[in-house]
Amino acid sequence: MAGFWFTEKQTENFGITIKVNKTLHAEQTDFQLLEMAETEEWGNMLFLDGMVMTSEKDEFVYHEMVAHVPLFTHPNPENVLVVGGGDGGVIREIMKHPQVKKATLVDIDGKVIEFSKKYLPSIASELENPRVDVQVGDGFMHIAKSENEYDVIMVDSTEPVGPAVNLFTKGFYAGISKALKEDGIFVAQSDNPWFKADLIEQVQKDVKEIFPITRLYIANIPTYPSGMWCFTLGSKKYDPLAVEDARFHDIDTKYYTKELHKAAFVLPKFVKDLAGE
Ligand code: PUT
Repeated sequence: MAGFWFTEKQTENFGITIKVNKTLHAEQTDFQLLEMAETEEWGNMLFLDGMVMTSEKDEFVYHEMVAHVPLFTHPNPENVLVVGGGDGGVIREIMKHPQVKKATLVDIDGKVIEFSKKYLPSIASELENPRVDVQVGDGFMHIAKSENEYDVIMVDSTEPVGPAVNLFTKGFYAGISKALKEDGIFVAQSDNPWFKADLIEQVQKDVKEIFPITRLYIANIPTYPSGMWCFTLGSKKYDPLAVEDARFHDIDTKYYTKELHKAAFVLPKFVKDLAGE
């Protein structure tokens, strides 16, 4: 690829087009087509199977919102698991929380980790932190063999195609519940309400059957389909809307604030309907 317009086809009739200056790396890994590209508008970007995974310019929104909402909701998140997330952005945000003693990252594709370190160093910056245990493996299987172990689990997957397909199932959410301690919380990226309404509705129904507190929140991520991105939070005990002000401590962020923590749960009516609220 060199100096051309790349289109991620997001539906049969719609896509996002990005000016690519040059391809930095492209290979078919054991799991997916991995491409790293330098773009004019968004800095270096990671694409998997032709879909935008992250860009240097807007990555902070997604990574902060995956990590900080559950970590400020849980009063003592010491042991955290990230499923997927091989670019390291969620781990970078988790490391801003001193209470976290250990964060384990399990990504099925070691090439994502390797090339994120090389081409997205500001995102992968904490992957070598001694509090982080990076494992290349199947997150679904890791969850299946874990029991009463984690305070917080974050699912930073691709869209529900390819290796991520199992990560949007009720069986997986049940496994997450088993892997969490009795007051554990999980968050999963849940795609967008414009083109994936049915998926969001189904995920909400499934998670509600397993977790007593289930909430949907949103963030604006310009390079993701429709720009309106959803996250599903399932909690056994703590409500993200009931976090007291005193719980928030200062961390360096560009999107997340304590006000936004709660505002993100205020949904447009059509999204509220999908969440069954
Ligand atoms: N893991 C990030 C979600 C991908 C959105 N295209």
